Amino acid sequence: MRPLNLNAITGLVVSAAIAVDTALAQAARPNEYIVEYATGAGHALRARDSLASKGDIRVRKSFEHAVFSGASIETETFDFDGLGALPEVARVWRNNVVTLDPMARQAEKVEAYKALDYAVHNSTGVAELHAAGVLGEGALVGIVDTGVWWKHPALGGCIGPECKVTGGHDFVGDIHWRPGLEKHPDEDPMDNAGHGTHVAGIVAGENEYWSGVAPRSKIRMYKVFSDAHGLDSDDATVIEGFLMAAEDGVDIITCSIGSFNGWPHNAWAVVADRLVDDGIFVSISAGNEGSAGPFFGSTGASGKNVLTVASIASDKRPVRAGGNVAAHFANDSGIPSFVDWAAGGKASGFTTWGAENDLTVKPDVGAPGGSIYSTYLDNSYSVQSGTSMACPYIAGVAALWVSQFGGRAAHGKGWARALGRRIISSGRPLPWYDGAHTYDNFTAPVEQVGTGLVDAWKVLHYDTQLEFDTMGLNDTRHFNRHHQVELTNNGQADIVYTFSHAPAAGFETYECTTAADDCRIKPWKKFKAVQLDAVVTRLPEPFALEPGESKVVEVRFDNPDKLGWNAAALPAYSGHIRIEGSNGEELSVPYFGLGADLQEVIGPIFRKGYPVAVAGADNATIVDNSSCSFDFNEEALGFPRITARLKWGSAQIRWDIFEEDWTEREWTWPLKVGENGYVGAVHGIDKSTGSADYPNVTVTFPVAWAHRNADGSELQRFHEYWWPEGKLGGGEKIKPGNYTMRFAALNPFGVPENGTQWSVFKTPKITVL
Ligand SMILES: *[C@@H]1O[C@H](CO)[C@@H](O)[C@H](O)[C@H]1NC(C)=O
Ligand SMILES: *[C@@H]1O[C@H](CO)[C@@H](O)[C@H](O)[C@H]1NC(C)=O
Ligand SMILES: *[C@@H]1O[C@H](CO)[C@@H](O)[C@H](O)[C@H]1NC(C)=O
Ligand SMILES: *[C@@H]1O[C@H](CO)[C@@H](O)[C@H](O)[C@H]1NC(C)=O
Ligand SMILES: *[C@@H]1O[C@H](CO)[C@@H](O)[C@H](O)[C@H]1NC(C)=O
Ligand SMILES: *[C@@H]1O[C@H](CO)[C@@H](O)[C@H](O)[C@H]1NC(C)=O
Ligand SMILES: *[C@@H]1O[C@H](CO)[C@@H](O)[C@H](O)[C@H]1NC(C)=O
Ligand SMILES: *[C@@H]1O[C@H](CO)[C@@H](O)[C@H](O)[C@H]1NC(C)=O
Ligand SMILES: *[C@@H]1O[C@H](CO)[C@@H](O)[C@H](O)[C@H]1NC(C)=O
Ligand SMILES: [Ca+2]
Repeated sequence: MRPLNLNAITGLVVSAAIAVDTALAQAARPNEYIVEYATGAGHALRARDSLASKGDIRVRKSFEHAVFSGASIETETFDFDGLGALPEVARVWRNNVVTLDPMARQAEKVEAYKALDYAVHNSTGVAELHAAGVLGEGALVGIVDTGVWWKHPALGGCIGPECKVTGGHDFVGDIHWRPGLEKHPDEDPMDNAGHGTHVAGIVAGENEYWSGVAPRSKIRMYKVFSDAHGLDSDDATVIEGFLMAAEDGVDIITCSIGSFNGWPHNAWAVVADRLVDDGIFVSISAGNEGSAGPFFGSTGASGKNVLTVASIASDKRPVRAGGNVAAHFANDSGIPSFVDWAAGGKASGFTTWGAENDLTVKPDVGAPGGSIYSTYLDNSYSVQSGTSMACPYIAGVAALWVSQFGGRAAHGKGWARALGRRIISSGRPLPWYDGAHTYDNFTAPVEQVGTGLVDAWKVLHYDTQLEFDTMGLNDTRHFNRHHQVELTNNGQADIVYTFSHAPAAGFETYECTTAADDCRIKPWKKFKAVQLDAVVTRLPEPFALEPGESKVVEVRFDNPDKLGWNAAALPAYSGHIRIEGSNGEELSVPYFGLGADLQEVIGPIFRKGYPVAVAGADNATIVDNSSCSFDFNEEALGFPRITARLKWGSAQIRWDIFEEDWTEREWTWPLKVGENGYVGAVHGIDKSTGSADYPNVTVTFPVAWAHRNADGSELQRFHEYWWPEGKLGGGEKIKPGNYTMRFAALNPFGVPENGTQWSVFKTPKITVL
């Protein structure tokens, strides 16, 4: 997980190297989990004490909130299944380590300037609201990030009840912290990194010449990263931030952090989703992994009712005096000006594409996030890009709404989801832009930008309120034909509604190369828009609603399996159901589907040539040397190491040990140690989720909800697991002898009971010396 901004302007990167304490980096992090108590709210203390008395379980933090009563814990002896079986425990997740991209401190400083022509607010309707005096007065926004430089004059210059930054909390402290080290929490969420300060300015910053989206709103900062340089945080700390913000009475939480994953099943996404149901509006950035192509959603942003925010480039980009594209703004006399550019107003190339691995529709909506000017450290300003910048924009729009109509106190819990629906349905479609050309005959797809660019004016003014689930049509085997939208006329006069269908650009998302006999989801740079129009077999006939009246209507789609599309290329299609009112209102509801049988097209989930299992210092394949000494000295490395690449996200990756003569035909579910030849699950190291600080993150299989692999960074490319000590799930070491090893990943939409729905990596028997 990392703050989701990029360095908009390359050139000036002043690296502030922080010496990594190598001694501390030696230790492997223990197995850390987040559990939800089975006892429910109100009994958290009892559950905590009872859990803490079990074996080696150490409770690091107990959470007690109406939406989440649970704990983050450490244990060496309990694995996933073992924890789940405890009577105190209802659900278990891994406490994922989340890393912060090294960021350039001091970079991209800009002086406060008179760039009145730099106005992202013109294109979003926010400028009109500001002109009408709607500035966010009375709204309180919680931000979970790196902290805030509250001394900044544009952020009020102080912290406290009377200030723009009313308070917050620092969960980690100002001393270089990462998971596993002691936290030094304090009450002052001062920023040492810059990211949170930039985000805060987008919500509520204001100077003589410029303003954020809701400059009169107030903010609270929940700091979860100690500083900028390659540091980590974790799910548990982020969840702590969300829950404290909720307890402090914010109506809105925004968080521009995440890492690629694409499943809604992580603990953070679950908590965020429940907070929305509990009456808090939550926006989370979609991610900056656009280059990886679709189906690459982010962790917290995958929460169902969370507003997942994509980035759209600002209309104008900054240039240095003299006309060149700015390298930096360190030249104090060089006040930048802003010029039109080809990418302006289009989806940012970096914005992460959905849909989710289970084909849920994401992201939801777009906001300005490319080349955004805002506050920075040391009372300065900077221009940054990222969905990190788009996400607080949406929180600002929510704050404008709250300032006019009130939040949870005025409306009860349902308002947060309802406001989310208003924001999604306000989106205005954008032309498809492939990084070089703009295509006026294609609309940017839902899996890239949701409904398009938010229109804050619509959000605040429209009489029509829609209630809907985004329309996930699924694949052709699990096709979801019927969808509903509820319309309510909150205005003073009758409105007649008419419905239409606006398909967006389609894409063939999957390619196989005959040479390598390998298939993969295509990266963004290979994307070419094609016409793949869904067939809508039923749109509601026009009808009128009187003031105060509501009506539920049905939209029906046809399964595209007979349209002659190339199913082998996993055609992704999307678009909007548009609803127009006789009063001039225009809203849209997004849909997304896959024109293929996903499980059939993907087949075995592993990329060609993977997994690879090696052992020994010379990296011999396990076929050549299947004996394991579990001597992990560098000269020996006598233990198996498996590298896998997944074509699609897998709900479960398992590495299990069975007795020597066990065969696949004996697959039973659930597995029980000591029964049907099952010896145990591997307890090893997950090399692919480690970071420079922490190369060794221990893991007991299974690994749930794994992301698909892409062709970018090392982290994107591989899942790599080591079994250095020969330990099994219960913590004991495997006994000498011969065994069958099974490494497997569940296929798309596979069920674990059915052995044939796993992709199984066959290895020879191993001999434990
Ligand atoms: C990571 O684990 C491997 C295998 O146990 C070990 O050789 C290596 O020293 C560890 N590295 C660190 C930095 O802990
Ligand atoms: C924004 O709108 C204002 C008022 O109409 C105008 O003066 C300004 O030039 C516009 N800015 C941009 C970037 O379009
Ligand atoms: C700073 O900007 C001014 C105005 O554009 C220019 O004349 C000057 O050469 C610049 N100085 C440096 C060091 O870049
Ligand atoms: C698609 O179908 C699968 C299999 O039934 C299901 O798990 C998944 O949630 C469905 N996705 C959507 C968006 O309906
Ligand atoms: C869309 O426009 C591009 C050129 O801008 C053209 O190559 C393509 O054929 C058009 N596609 C459709 C479906 O109209
Ligand atoms: C074995 O693979 C590791 C990476 O996993 C690499 O660092 C090492 O150099 C390789 N050793 C040999 C002898 O190829
Ligand atoms: C096989 O690996 C073991 C360590 O696990 C090592 O002791 C042995 O020498 C290796 N044998 C060969 C033939 O490489
Ligand atoms: C393991 O298998 C090898 C041959 O495959 C055999 O020589 C050896 O005795 C077996 N070890 C045990 C403990 O069964
Ligand atoms: C198991 O999965 C296979 C392949 O997907 C399918 O053909 C078979 O019917 C399934 N068996 C059961 C019992 O569901
Ligand atoms: Ca502090």
